[in-house]
Amino acid sequence: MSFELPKLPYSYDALEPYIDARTMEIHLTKHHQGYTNNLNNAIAGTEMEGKSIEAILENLDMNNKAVRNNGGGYYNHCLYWEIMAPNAGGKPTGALAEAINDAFGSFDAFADAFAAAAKTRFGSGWAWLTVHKGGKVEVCSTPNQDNPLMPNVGCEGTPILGIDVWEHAYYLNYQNRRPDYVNAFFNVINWDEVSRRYNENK
Ligand code: MN3
Repeated sequence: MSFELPKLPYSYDALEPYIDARTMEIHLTKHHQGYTNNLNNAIAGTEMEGKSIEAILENLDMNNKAVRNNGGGYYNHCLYWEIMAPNAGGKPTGALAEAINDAFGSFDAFADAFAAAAKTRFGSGWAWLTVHKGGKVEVCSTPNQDNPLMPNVGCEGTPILGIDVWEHAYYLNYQNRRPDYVNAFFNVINWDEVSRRYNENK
């Protein structure tokens, strides 16, 4: 029993012009495949083998760099593919919209906070929207392939939205213009899926 690379729920070119097909293909078949293979190798023959990725990350020894980097990379990209969609963007509705208003005052204030977290993450990493038990939402960011499920990363709750700000996520189309990629990302956020994750984990 080992982790498998997921299938994209849309075609490589489905998110154009915001994210180009070549970036999507390389990102999935090279980067995410690499994390998947390295994770499987790192847990083979250990007590982590056969556990869910969430259980592995929540109980992680942060000194275990192989599982930290590759388990994080595996989980983070699985989430990233699912919270994007073609013909998406806009704003959330329902309970998630209310939680965002409660935490930030408005959707625009949330968008500013999320974009700022993504744009100011130094080097490689991720920005997140997480939900705490009870329904409160939070924006935060983590370096490298860390994520809020891991212990003591300064970012709590269950991730329900995440943006990859490693250069491999945007460099072919945007070169060094990370802010342009972050702004474009809002056009492909699948709020139905983010809401589903909110309701499941609140
Ligand atoms: Mn990536």
